[in-house]
Amino acid sequence: LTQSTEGLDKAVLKNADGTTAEVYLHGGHVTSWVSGSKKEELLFVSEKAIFKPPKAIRGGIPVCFPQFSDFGPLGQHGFARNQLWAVDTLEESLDGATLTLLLRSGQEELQKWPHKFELRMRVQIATNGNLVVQPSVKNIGIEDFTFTFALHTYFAVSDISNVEVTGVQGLEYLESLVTPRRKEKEERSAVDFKGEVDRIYLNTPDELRIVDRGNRTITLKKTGLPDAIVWNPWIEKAKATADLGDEEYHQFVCVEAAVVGDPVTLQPGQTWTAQQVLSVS
Ligand code: TA6
Repeated sequence: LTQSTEGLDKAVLKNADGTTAEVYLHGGHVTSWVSGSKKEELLFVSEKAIFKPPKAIRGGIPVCFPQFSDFGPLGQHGFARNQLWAVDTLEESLDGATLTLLLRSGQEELQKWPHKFELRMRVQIATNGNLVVQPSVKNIGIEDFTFTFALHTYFAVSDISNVEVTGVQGLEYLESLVTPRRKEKEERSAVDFKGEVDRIYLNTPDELRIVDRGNRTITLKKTGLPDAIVWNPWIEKAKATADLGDEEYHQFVCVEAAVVGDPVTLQPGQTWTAQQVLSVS
């Protein structure tokens, strides 16, 4: 554990081949993953990101819990990304370290959402340099609760005009650019970006690709997270977002492994687990 330049606690994970990842206790938030043969930064964090709790960090992997977007009565994307998490366990081995962060329902959380839970984020760099993130939620109360969830990952790209997200052909999606959202069917084999895109693809394949033509391909493999949001704010939304530079929409795409269409219900004592593995080629 170290302190960031902004004075926040963060953990730096390293493996033997020089792959690194950084995780902030604020938000249980992964902000960096440097991997691949070129050891490049593969996650985007805005130059205007505000590292001041309870503000969520703009970029990296915000954890949306217990609500994705406005799918419920809570504030946008729930509150997990705004809270200070604790270190649950740190396992060190020759292959590198695995960090598990924990957000438990305390007074503040219970005021926002009256359900007793433990939310964990296990973050590991695999020996091959993949970034493995395993979120889990345990119901530690005496009544059922229901939630939606997303890993709102911001991927760094050379330029959004070079980017395609594949794995979406034939899928149903919710178009979030209209109110109320409208269900549509994707006819194309890939999503490209010529304006704002904000869609919730439902029941997607467990493998999606973020193809940055002429540069690299990120493969996102997921389990327990059936849906995937694809988002780029484009010009107007970028300008309207205070903690995002006006031109920064060129530099990232969000592809968000999520469970939204069919929310998760946990009985007392039950645990939900999911996994996202990112690899680069
Ligand atoms: O997941 C897409 C989305 O819900 C968009 O609608 C967009 O507003 C984005 O997330 C960012 O939300 P935020 O609350 O972080 O500004």
